[in-house]
Amino acid sequence: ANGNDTQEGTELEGYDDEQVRLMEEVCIVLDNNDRPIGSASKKACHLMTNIDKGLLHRAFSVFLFDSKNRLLLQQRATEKITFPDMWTNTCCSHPLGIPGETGAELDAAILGVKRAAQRKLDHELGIKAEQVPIEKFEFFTRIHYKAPSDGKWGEHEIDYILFIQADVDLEPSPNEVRDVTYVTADELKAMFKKPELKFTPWFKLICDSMLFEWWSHLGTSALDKYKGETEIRRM
Ligand code: DMA
Ligand code: MN
Repeated sequence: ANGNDTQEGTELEGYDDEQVRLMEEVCIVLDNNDRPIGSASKKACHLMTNIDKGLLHRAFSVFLFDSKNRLLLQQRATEKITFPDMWTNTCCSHPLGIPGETGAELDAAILGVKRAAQRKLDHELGIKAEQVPIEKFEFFTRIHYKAPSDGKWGEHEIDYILFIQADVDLEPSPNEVRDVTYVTADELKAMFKKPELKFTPWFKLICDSMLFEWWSHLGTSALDKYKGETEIRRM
């Protein structure tokens, strides 16, 4: 009755129509070493019943800094099926099983997630590709993590961490993004102390481990040694 009769099962009943439609996207299914072993719908990849059986997929997390070294945060829309209303890094999503975004070897996979990042920065935040050219993205590392959202939905990903420094024009999509703000490192640490603000688990993991050290070297050659890590960090 809610317009998603084509979906099998009742898991998506009651959610936003556009977010339900996006659950049909095709994600890249991985073994534990980030080798593609198939594909599955975004819906299948985010159901805890499948995650509990080991289903793992490829993802990316973009950290966009302006020329003043401030990080752009987004608050996820209330319409999001997973992790609604939570504050997080600039943009996250999945490379899809479409030409240009897949890749078995690390170099090809990195190029694929950069293309997906460019696509989603426009979709979620209205940032045009010219302002975030592929060659400006820097790959740092991959994290393998699992996190429940609620009882039904969650994440289990190998997540490619990308930085980009650019001054951009924003036109956020209200179906994806509730709010945006630029923060300094100290301002982000102050946000963490406010109990009324909720943060996504992957953003917390990255903040609690690498982010502030990397951020302190932004724009200097001291950052180079952190880039292009080939080991997968298990978190
Ligand atoms: C998924 O992000 C990716 C990570 C790293 C959690 P998301 O839920 O924002 O994906 P999408 O924007 O495609 O819904
Ligand atoms: Mn995911």
